[in-house]
Amino acid sequence: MKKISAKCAKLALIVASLTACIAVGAQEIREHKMKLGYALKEDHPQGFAAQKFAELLAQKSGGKMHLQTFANSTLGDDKQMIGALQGGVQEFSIQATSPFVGTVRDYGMLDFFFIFSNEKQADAVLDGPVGQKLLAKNLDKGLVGLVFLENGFRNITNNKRPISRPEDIQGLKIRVMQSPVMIESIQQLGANPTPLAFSELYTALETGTVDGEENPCPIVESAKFAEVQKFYSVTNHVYNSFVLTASKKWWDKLNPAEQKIVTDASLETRAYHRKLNREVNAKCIAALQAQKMQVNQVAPAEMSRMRDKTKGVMDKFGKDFDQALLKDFLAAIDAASK
Ligand code: KDG
Repeated sequence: MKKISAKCAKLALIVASLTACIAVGAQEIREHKMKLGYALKEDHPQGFAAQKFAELLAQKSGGKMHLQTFANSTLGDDKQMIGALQGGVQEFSIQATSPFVGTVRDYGMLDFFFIFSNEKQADAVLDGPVGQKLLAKNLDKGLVGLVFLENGFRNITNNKRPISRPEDIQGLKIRVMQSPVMIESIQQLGANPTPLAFSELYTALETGTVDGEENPCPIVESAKFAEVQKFYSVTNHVYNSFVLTASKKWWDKLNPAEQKIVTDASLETRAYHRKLNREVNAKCIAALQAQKMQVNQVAPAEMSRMRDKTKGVMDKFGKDFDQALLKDFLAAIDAASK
């Protein structure tokens, strides 16, 4: 009897030490070297977000998590970076959601024109249950959608004429992001869409391959499009998000304590970045005018006509998405507008 109890005591000791080791392992922060890529310049709020994320990871890990950030599509264009994340050769990216739609199809519902009226409404939807469901759509694609950041409301630039009404868009060759909903929406507005990676856009504008493009003001300013574009017309036709994404191959190697550091740093980066992007955006029109761009505001009645012209896009593409999620998405937008 004594022998059995001694053996049990020894076994209990082994189990207890093993459990303690596992617990420590689960909490131990190890050395990690990571890379984050993005397409814009370091002076764009996207670059500041990348830098802030790196600082937070280092601070929360006691200096163990070293993030190197790479601007100007150095690690590849949007689609190439998505592949690098899936392959595990790059750990993070900050990109617009639109170039993901070939991989995370349901991001495409974020590209419908004129569905968000303001940033507050967008924050409420993207930071709520619907946003979490959209981010979860990355997991079976080898990606981890951490948080939505902000690109902003997109407006149209071109070299031919100010755009004050839908008719002014007729026949313009407009570059769009590589997203079927964006392509179709610009087409239904009356322009000829040319899908191109952001890394090719400045040259396409400079050479006249396209007449114009559409982007939020901070990108137009940071990318110095005023050097190759005359007119900036405020259409606010779509609220576009960036998304901070991790490689799932890399993420799955982290223990719970390390994953919590990344999640917490992502959420703090989101708050920092949205505030900064909105501060920059508030001063941005004046900056474009200082760069000699001619800026015009499209009148609400004409924006309503543009909205009416693009209504058919949801009929055409809505069936491509998770129907329950699309229903929740539209309901959340409606609830957030009240
Ligand atoms: O990192 C920014 C890129 O994702 C860029 O593609 C976003 O607004 C964008 C565009 O027009 O391509």
